[in-house]
Amino acid sequence: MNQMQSSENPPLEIVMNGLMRRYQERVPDVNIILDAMVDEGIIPDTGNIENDHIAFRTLGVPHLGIASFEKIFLHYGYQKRDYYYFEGKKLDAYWFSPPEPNYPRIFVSELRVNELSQESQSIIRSYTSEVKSDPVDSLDLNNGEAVDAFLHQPLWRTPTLSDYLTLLEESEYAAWVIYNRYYLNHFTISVHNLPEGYNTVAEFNEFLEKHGIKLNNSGGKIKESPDGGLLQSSTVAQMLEADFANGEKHMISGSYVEFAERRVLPEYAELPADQIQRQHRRDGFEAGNADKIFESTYTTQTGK
Ligand code: OOG
Ligand code: NI
Repeated sequence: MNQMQSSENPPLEIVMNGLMRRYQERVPDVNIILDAMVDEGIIPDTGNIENDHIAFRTLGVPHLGIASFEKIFLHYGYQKRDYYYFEGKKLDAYWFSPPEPNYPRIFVSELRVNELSQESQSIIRSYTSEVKSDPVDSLDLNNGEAVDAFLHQPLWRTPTLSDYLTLLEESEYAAWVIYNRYYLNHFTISVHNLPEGYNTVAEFNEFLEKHGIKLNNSGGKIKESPDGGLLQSSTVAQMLEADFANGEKHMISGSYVEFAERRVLPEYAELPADQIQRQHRRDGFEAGNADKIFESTYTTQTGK
């Protein structure tokens, strides 16, 4: 098919391509990792990556949050799955399974804004109250280019550095979203289908560190679900120079890259390797893993 006929692509594909394109520009680690994988012969070219899932962050305030954001992907046939709660970080999250297996799962979290201090709440609301109705309701979701533009446009005015720093002290998550909004928080390289020597998170981490990639070590570099089926690791978020209101500049954390190994479920342990498909592997997420992965953008990790 002619690459130029992008309007003939399904809107979901246009949205995914737009997210990945901007994300790759913002996160130099992505191309460093993909190029190293090609150089080592792990994959034939950089298009041969299985994207396990992507993730977004939202603020739990009227007209925004998961209730608004999810409408986009529900429209494209994603299904809402399990709920997760992160008490210490004051977050809620859900994951969504894709309409077709070639699309990534989506993990969306939301800050429980009502539980923050009055000061942080009023800072957040001073920005988000500019949004007077659910912005997704006025979007034409069948127009992939419009949705792509929406996901990368500011929904509120540029924050001041002082508001950002005040939020950072109470909730690193709040500070991240006030500046980064709906930018893709991470994409996730599936490692279990890679060639032997690279198809576990433990081995892939070694490969990454050999190439100078810095990993999140909160709770250990490998996060493992209690059932042993889901192992994850992630890079430390890339720092970027952010332009705040009144011309102020400051280095803040942007997005990161994650790695996931989904092991074959016990009931399929006897299946021959060449018959193993996505549905035979551990699905979903794990709160204990996620809790530590969130910290990939936290100063405790980026400041290491
Ligand atoms: C999401 C952290 C959780 C996972 O796969 O469990 C996560 C975030 O940092 O917003 O990605
Ligand atoms: Ni993730």
